Amino acid sequence: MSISINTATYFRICTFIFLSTFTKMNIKSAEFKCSNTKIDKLPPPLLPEYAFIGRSNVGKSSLINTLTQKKGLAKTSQTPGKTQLINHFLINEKWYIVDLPGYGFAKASKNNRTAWERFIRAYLLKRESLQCIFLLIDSRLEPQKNDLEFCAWLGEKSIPFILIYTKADKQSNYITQQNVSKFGKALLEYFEELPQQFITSSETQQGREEILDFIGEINNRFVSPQEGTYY
Ligand SMILES: Nc1nc2c(ncn2[C@@H]2O[C@H](COP(=O)(O)OP(=O)(O)OP(=O)(O)O)[C@@H](O)[C@H]2O)c(=O)[nH]1
Ligand SMILES: [Mg+2]
Repeated sequence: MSISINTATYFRICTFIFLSTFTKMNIKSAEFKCSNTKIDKLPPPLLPEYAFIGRSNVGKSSLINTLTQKKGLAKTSQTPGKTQLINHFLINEKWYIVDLPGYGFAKASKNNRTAWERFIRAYLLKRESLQCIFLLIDSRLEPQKNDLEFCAWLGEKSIPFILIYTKADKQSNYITQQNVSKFGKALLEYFEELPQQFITSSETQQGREEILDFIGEINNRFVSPQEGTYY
């Protein structure tokens, strides 16, 4: 017996609605948990966490506020270097967003930069509940040396990451796509294939739902480690 087109379409729509209902991520709560400069003071690694990293001023804190729809949750500024600490935000009481200090802040002293590197690199290498690193790239710019170097370092350490292009509202889609493909091409000199990527704007909320759904899927698979020795 063949199924009629109408019935098949009906089932497809029902399946879509069913899946959308269960995979959509809604933000019910978002609260600041703690700021740290010491890795051993971080919250116990019992909840899945997602780190946002990238050059100073790329839009990390703004994107966090857009994802959570809570203006002022993460402090933003036109002056680069606003975020100096590692900030944990608890979302829906079930997972963390982590706002990290930006790199490439020219005014930071060399000593400060070295301290930043030691601290951030230790965090990225050792934090066992870290599910995903979102590396933010400014979509207005041609490939930048320090972004490529940071990607290369992640690659060397076999740390997977996701690319998020920011500030897409600042120029035409055409220019954004050109910069995205230039960055991808530059990356392919270090990597065999490109990581997953999102194009975003904190002004228009472009990319918000896609990133939240991506996080929601990882959260669904998260198995909490036993309490005990952890970072
Ligand atoms: N038009 C536009 N402006 C943005 C966007 N995202 C961030 N900005 C602006 O860019 C500036 C820097 O944003 P932040 O979110 O503070 O950047 P950050 O990466 O957290 O910077 P640091 O904490 O210094 O590392 C602010 O003036 C934001 O308003 C965006 O998507 N569109
Ligand atoms: Mg910031």
